[in-house]
Amino acid sequence: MRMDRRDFLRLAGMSAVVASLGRTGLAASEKGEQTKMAHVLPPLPYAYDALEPYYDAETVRLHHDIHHAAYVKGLNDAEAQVAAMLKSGDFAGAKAACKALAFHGSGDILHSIFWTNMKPGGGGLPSGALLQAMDGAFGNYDAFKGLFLAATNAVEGSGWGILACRKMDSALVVLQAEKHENLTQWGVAPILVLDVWEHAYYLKYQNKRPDWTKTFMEHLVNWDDVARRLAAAKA
Ligand code: MN3
Repeated sequence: MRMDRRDFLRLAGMSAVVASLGRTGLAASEKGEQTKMAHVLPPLPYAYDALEPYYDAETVRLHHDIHHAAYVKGLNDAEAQVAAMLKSGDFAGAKAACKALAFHGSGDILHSIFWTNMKPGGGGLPSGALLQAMDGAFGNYDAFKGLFLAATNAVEGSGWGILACRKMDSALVVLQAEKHENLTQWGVAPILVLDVWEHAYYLKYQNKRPDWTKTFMEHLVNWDDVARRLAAAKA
């Protein structure tokens, strides 16, 4: 996820990079050229073991530090490929670069939402405007939960369950994503995302995907974050 300068400065251990930043938030390359700041892996909002026993520390560490980091790198690489094509005028790599942009960019976006969609002591029930919106769209929370879990559990291969706000008409919609970028509607803002790639749950839950998704809903969801994302999407 592209971070603004303030977010970037919050990252620990980046003092050397910070020292090279100009007032504009642009990073100066060794050649003295101003280049767009690369996407950076957002820090976890809690410790690796903060979601135990529902989400094990080893999976969280590998998932964030290795898998999510790979999507951030892939996104930066894809954007560098696009920039190189624009500079050279040789667009032979456009198909591969645009495909990588969708896959890695969507992977970065969804994981960045996923981490903040969870919190220690999460789960329970949504409330307020979020619950009202769910009642309006799905009938009631139990109906939403049934649809969301069924859709998520049935994702073919690797993908996500997604609750999104469709900006065109502010409707809440439940979608599946295969990989990170397929089966979307254009112009939706994901507000609740549940990762069902095997890397997300296999160490602890093995082949029992429905156990993982049920645990996520009942013990991990940060409904305050979901509600905040809904409000932002409607603003
Ligand atoms: Mn993942």
